[in-house]
Amino acid sequence: MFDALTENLGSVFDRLRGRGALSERDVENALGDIRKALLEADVALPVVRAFIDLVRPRAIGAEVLKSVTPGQQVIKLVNDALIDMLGTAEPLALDAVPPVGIMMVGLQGSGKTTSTAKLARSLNEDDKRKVLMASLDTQRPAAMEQLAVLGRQINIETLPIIEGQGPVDIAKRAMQAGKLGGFDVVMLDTAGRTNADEALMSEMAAIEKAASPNETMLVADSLTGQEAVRIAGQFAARVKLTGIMLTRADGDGRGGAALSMRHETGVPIKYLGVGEAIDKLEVFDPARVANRILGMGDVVGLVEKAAATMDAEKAEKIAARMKKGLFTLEDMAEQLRQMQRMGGMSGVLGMLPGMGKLKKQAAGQLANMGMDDRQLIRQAAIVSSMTEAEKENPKVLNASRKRRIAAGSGTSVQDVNRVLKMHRQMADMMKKLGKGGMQGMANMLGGGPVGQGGPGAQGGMPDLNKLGGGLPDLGNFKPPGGLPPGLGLPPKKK
Ligand SMILES: Nc1nc2c(ncn2[C@@H]2O[C@H](COP(=O)(O)OP(=O)(O)O)[C@@H](O)[C@H]2O)c(=O)[nH]1
Ligand SMILES: [Mg+2]
Repeated sequence: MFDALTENLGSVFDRLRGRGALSERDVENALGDIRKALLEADVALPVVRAFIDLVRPRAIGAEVLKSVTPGQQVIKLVNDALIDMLGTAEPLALDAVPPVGIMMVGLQGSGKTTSTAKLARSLNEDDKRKVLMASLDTQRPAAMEQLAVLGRQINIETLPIIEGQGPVDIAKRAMQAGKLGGFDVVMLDTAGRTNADEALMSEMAAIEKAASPNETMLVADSLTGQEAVRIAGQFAARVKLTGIMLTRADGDGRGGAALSMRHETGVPIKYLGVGEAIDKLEVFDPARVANRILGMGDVVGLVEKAAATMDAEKAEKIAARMKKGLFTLEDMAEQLRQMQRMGGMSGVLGMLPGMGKLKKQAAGQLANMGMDDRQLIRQAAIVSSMTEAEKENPKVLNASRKRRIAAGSGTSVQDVNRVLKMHRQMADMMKKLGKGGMQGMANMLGGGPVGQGGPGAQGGMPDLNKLGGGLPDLGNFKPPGGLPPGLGLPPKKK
């Protein structure tokens, strides 16, 4: 299904391969090509935009890893963004009180009956559930018999057919039979129409009401592309869809439906139908699908390893230094850089629980305190304008050296002094921290990957709660006592 996309993305990566370093322009060009590739694969425009917006800051802010090339890092970023776009794998909710009802809905010919049997077989063979299937399709003469034949093939019981009974009554009878017969799962295969008209929708709503299924799965044909996404929206408006089964993923569809569905409807894809045969069913796994699209599992693994190695090395180094009571300007600069990589102050704030709404307001207040993202960059620039000797021993910084550093970093001597004072305060803090506090600080400085990971998101997420003082109440912000020193807070004016 993803052949063309795989090929197009492959040639984007080919162009990046072998480059020593990627400029912002290289990244922009690559993003432009990726955008084109996604649009050609029939991915919905808002999804393409969101995708590019996800990759861009990660690519531009990415820290260069030692043992891999920038091109390989971009592959990893695209891989991660694909996984983000596809959402998390969500299994069927089977742990409810039995019988668990699974209602299958969708247009005619989308693959409902086939998928009902595929799923029943998998639940029976792989999950050892006792399954009953019932056909609610009173529209097409042979539909009920079709399901009965499939049932005999795979050894799954089907609800006996009673001539003339309507779909709502069949649904009730099926759930009742499921309860009395000790079934774990009852699958309801409904009738489809050629389009999602009112007659079909009200029938689906009535069946849903009568049977109260635990899962309502939309069966959608991936060959119809964005049309499948549109239909999903129509069904979702009338019944509570809990998942999507995307059929004909074995066909030559361009993948747009698979890539857009989650983002556009909020409903997770749970299964792929990958052939006509009854065992051609795949649990939808975003990581596996991303890997199939990119065909670069080895590169992704390599970059993950490089990132983890660097993180671990850095954390160890910093922890070892801190045990000796060392906290140099370089250590502080590293911390500032980590914050930048996390998306600056606003990025850090965005990761704190409950900060979404307050973010704007808080960012404004932080800016007033000289703590905005520009400030972070300047502080880091000041430190990098110092010589190694100066970083190790800031005491040598006399007036003329400070003037040189200010000129070198495009700041003022006052700014330099402020950074030095900030460093002294932080170093004091480090010394005062008892042994118990060490690990927390080390974690904060070099700890595990943040969020969805990826080189761009590397660096320790300061666990503000662990650092004492708790979360600053930014709704009613009182600068600056509540904020932990790790955030690079400029000294309080006395
Ligand atoms: N290639 C392929 N064909 C499928 C898949 N799922 C269903 N079909 C075929 O699609 C046709 C219609 O399927 P059916 O289950 O009767 O659709 P329904 O009308 O929604 O119940 C049948 O010929 C199936 O064999 C799939 O994942 N891949
Ligand atoms: Mg059918």
